[in-house]
Amino acid sequence: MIAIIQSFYDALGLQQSANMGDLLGLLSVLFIFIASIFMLLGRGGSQVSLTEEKVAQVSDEKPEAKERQVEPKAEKVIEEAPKVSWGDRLRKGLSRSHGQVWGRLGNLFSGGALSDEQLEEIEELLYTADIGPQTATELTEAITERAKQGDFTEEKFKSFLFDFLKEKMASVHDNVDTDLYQFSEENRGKTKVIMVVGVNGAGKTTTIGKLATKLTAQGANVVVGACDTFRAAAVDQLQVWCDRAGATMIRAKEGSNPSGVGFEALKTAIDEKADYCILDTAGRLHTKGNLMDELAKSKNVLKKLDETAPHHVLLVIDAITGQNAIRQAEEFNRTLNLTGLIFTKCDGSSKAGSAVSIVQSLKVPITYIGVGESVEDLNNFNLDEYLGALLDLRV
Ligand SMILES: Nc1nc2c(ncn2[C@@H]2O[C@H](COP(=O)(O)OP(=O)(O)OP(=O)(O)O)[C@@H](O)[C@H]2O)c(=O)[nH]1
Ligand SMILES: [Mg+2]
Repeated sequence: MIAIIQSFYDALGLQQSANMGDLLGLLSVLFIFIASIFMLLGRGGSQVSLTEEKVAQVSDEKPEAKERQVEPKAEKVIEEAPKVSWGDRLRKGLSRSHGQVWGRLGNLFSGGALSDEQLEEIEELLYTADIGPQTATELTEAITERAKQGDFTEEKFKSFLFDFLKEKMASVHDNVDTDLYQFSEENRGKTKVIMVVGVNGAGKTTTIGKLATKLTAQGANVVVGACDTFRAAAVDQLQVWCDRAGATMIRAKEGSNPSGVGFEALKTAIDEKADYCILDTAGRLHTKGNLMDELAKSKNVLKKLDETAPHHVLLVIDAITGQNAIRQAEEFNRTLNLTGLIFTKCDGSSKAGSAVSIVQSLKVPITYIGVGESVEDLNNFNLDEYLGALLDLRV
């Protein structure tokens, strides 16, 4: 190495002889040079990785921060929706009716012959099932006949009951307009008018909110008329639902004429080529003649804009009402010619069996069933599903 340094000095024409000190000096310079290069590379590398780390951190942080900002409810809905199917919600909702009536009835069947006491007990239970006295009598007779053949186990009894009740309701449910719950593109712009009526607190506004949400989620344009002009709070309640659903709401001042609001709502819906126009009405007792007449007027005024409107007049029935619901339904039907029923609050009552007698006596189908307060708790009424849940039978 010293010789190399000496030849370097000679080439430069320097009169100096290379020694050990020069060698050490050169080595130190070289070491510092190489170390500096490594340091630079090292810092550059760590800078890149730091930048990457930072990016990773930031991109990691962002969704986390967002997630924290998202209302816990939204997270819950996303989590819950696939977990609790409609079938399970319905079964849970009807579990009271099943437990207090239908399940107890099933326990009496063991496959052997039925004693007179057992038959009496069955008859008594059927009268508490809210299926109506006529159906209860018919069913008791049918059970007595069937029991004579023997081999009447609980499972066979359930199937027997399923068939019996289905036969009572099926013909009424054969022709339900699917447009009520399923928006079809071929009906785009053909405004379907749905008027919703019922006694106070039956669940009209909530059901309309859920329905509007379901329809807009399918891409339908929905206009809602807040015809309950008696209470400002009722209109505000509907506004919240419509805002959430992305539906247009037509409202008027408190105390305005409800027929006028319905008319305006339909006019807007027709002008905007909306797919649905849903009218919320104020709750009223079926025994109040003047209020019932007002409903008839609200219905008729719509015909000035579309003579086929309203396409549906749906009566909301609170399941808790039990047998009294038949009287309500008869009165509303007489005034308005109902096209369908909405059976709500089946979760809070053991009287869901009353659906059977209401459908039978009115010959009007149930279009929707409600088993709770959230959007997912409303669905179209399917007879097999309903009877299966009521009798706890897998169909
Ligand atoms: N548990 C349960 N509650 C329901 C159901 N449907 C509606 N509700 C509740 O019933 C209450 C009354 O509902 P509304 O929608 O305001 O009833 P409404 O018929 O519009 O009442 P009025 O306009 O006062 O006649 C609200 O607290 C709803 O959340 C249901 O299926 N199950
Ligand atoms: Mg209301």
